[in-house]
Amino acid sequence: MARSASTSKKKLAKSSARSAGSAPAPAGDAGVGIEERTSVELGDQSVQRGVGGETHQVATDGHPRLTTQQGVAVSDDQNWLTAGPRGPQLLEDHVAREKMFHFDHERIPERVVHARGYGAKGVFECYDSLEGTTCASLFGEAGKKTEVFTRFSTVAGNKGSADLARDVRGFAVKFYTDQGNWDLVGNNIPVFFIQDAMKFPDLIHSVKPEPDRGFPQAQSAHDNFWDFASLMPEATHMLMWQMSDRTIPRSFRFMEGFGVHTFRFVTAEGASTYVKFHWKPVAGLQSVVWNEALKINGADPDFHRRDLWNAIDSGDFPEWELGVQMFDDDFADSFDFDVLDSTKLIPEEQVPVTPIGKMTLNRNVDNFFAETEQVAFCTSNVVPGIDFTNDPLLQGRNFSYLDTQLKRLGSPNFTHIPVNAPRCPVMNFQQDGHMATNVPSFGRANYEPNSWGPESNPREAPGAGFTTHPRAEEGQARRVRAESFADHYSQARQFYASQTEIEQTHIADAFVFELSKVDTPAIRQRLVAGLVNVDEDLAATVAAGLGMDVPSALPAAVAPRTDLDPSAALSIVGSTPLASFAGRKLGVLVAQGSDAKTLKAIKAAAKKEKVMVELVAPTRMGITDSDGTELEIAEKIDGGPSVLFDAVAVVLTADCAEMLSRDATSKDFVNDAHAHAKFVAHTASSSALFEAAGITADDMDGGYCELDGKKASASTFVEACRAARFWDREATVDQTP
Ligand code: HDE
Repeated sequence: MARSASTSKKKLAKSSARSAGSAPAPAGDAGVGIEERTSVELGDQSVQRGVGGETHQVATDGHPRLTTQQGVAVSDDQNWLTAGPRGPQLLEDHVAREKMFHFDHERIPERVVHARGYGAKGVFECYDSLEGTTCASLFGEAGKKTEVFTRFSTVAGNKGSADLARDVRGFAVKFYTDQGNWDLVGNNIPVFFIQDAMKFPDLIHSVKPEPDRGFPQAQSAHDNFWDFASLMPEATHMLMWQMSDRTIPRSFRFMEGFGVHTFRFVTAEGASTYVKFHWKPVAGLQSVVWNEALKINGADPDFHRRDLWNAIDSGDFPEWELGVQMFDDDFADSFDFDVLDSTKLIPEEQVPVTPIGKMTLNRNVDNFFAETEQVAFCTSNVVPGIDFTNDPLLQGRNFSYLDTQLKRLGSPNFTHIPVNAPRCPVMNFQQDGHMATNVPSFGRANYEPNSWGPESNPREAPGAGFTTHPRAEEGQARRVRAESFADHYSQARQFYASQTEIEQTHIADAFVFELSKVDTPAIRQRLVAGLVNVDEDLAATVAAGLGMDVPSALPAAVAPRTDLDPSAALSIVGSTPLASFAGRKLGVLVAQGSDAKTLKAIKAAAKKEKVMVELVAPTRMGITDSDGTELEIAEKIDGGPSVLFDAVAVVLTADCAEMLSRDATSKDFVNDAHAHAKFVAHTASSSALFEAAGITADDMDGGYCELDGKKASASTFVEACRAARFWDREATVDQTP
C-alpha cells in the first residue's frame, strides 16, 4: 500500500534498510510495540495510546478478548503488519486479511421486492380451539402460545429507501408451530394489482426505477408504473387502495394485515372450509397525510422502524388480533365475484371477521442482519390443517418464494439459519450443500426406505403428516383467464363509495400528485378514462387537478355494478373510532423559561393516556423551565419538526415566542401541525409564534386547545387527541391553486 509522497529521504533510508532485513525491527514497529503504549484518559474511557497516537482499547475490566474467526486472540486491531512503521503492508498479516475478506463479502442480494423492512419477535396466542375447523395445532386449544417472527416492509424501494414512500406494506408472519413453520406472507391491503403470477415481474419492473435512467427510487409516481397500471384494468381496485391513506401508514403498529388469497382450513378428517386471514391492530388504524409523509422522509427516513423498535424497547408491545372470514362452497358459488381472484375481497358485512387469536410483538431482534435480513418467508410453508386454493396468484407465489431464497441466501440450507429453523424436530435425508450447519445424527442412513433404526430412522406419518386436500380437477391445459375474473371496476367503485369525504379527497389528491409526475399525456388520459368507470366525480376531480378534460370511459370487460353496498370496514376514518391516544407521540415545543406547571400537567395527562412526550427546543442542553429545572430535550428544533409527532403543544414565554417567530423552522413547526390537521395545544404567551406563522385566532378551530397551567386543560387536550386528527380543518382549507 503506498505511503505519503512527502516521505523524507532520511526516513526512506531507514525503512528501506529495515525492509532489506539489514537491521532488527525496533520495538515500536507495528504489531510488536505493545510495551511502548501509554495509558491515557479519553473522556470517560481509559485507553492505551500507540506510538503513532492511535487508540487501543484492551481486554481488561472484564471485556472478552477480540479474536479471529478461528478464535485466536487479536493483539492489535489498529495496525496492519508493515515492514517498518512507514513501510509497505505485508500479505503475511492473516489477521488483517481475514478481517478484510469477511468485510468484502458482507452483502447478500437484497430482496427483489420488499427489500426495505423491519422485523420483531413475539408470540401468538390462540383464543379458542378451532379443532372442528382445522387440525393446525396452533389453533388447537385456548391459550396455546406459538412463537412468531414478523417482518413489515415496503414493496418498491431498495433496502436503504425511506419508510414513508407511498407504497403497499408487507406484513409477513412466521409461526414456529409444533407441527412445523407456517408463513402467512401478507400485505396491509386485502387485494392485489394482478390476477395471475405471470404478470408479477412486469408489475414490479414497472414500479422500480426505470431501467435506462435508474430512477425514481421507491416511487410509483412515474411514467412506467402508470403506463402499466393504465393498461391493466384488473389493477384498478388495488390502485384505489394504493392512492388511499393505507399506503402512508402512521407506523407498522397502526395498520391492518391481510393474507389476501383464499386459503383452506382442513380438519383431521379432511373437511375443508375456505378462509381469508385478517390482522387487526389493537391500537387502531392510523395514517399520516401525504404532505407530512414527504417531510417525514426527509426528517427521519427510518420513521417506521424507529417507531417499532422504540415501542418494543419501552415495553409498549404492539398487538394485532388475527381474524378469519370463513365460508363454504355454497357461499363461494353465490358470491358476486370469484373467491380465487386476488383483486377482490369479501366485505366484512357479508362474511364477518371472527377473531381467533392475538399476536404480541415483545422482543426486538438481537441482530438486524442475522434475523430481519435473513428471514426467509415462503407462502408454501404451511402446516397440516392449512392448505392452498387454486388462486393463480398464490400458486405462482408458492414457486417464487422458495426460488428467491436460494438466490438471496445462497444455499438450500437457509432453513438452518436460526431465524428460519423450525422449533420442532427436523428429520429427513436431505443432505450436504453449501453451509450445511446441522450435523445429521442418522449414522449410515441417508436414504429411505432402509433397514436401519429405529432411533436414527425417520419414517412417514400417514395420519399426522401434511395431506393435500383432495379435490377434483378437470379441464384442458390452456392459457386462459377465467371469465369470472373479468369485472375490474365494481369493487373499486365500492371501495371509493365506502370512504369518508376526507378520504375521498385524499384519494383524488394522490391520483393528481402521481399522474402529475407522468410526462406522457396519453398515459394520464388512459388512467383517468379508467377512473370514469369507478366514479365520474372522482374522474372529474382528478382531470381538473391535472388540467385536462374528462375523457370517455375505457371500455369495460364487464359493466361496473352500481348496486354494491358501501362497506364501513374499508375506510380508515369511518371504521375505527379510536378509543385512546395510547402509543402515540406528543411533541412539546419549549424554550428558556417555559411554564413548569403547564409542562407538568401535560406530562401527567399524557402519562395517564400512555402517550409518549418529547420536548423540542432551540438547543439540546441548557434549557430550564420557569422553576429553574433543567429540561431533558429530545430534539433540537431543526431535528424535531412537528411531522414526527401525532400532536403538538407549544409552551413558550412571550419573549421566546417572539424570538422563535423569526425562526423559519419554528414557524414550520406550527404551520405544518396546522396544515396536517393535528391537534395543537398552546399557552396564550406563545401567540407571537402562531401569528408569525400566519395562524390567526380565527384559524384556531376545534383542534386547538389553550393551556392555562391547570390539569383540566391538559387532560382535555390529550383526550381530544384520541380522534388522531381534526379533519374538519382540512375540509375547510381551500386547496385550489
Ligand atoms: Fe410477494 N414476493 N410476490 N407478495 N411478498 C416476495 O420473496 C411474489 C405478493 C410479500 O418480509 C419475494 O423473500 C410473486 C402478494 C411480502 O421477507 C418474492 C407474487 C403479497 C414479502 C415474491 C407476489 C405479497 C414478499 C421477494 C405474485 C401479499 C416480503 C423476497 C404472484 C399477499 C417478505 C422474498 C419478507 C416477498 C414473489 C405477490 C407479499 C420474489 C411472484 C399478493 C410481505 O418471492
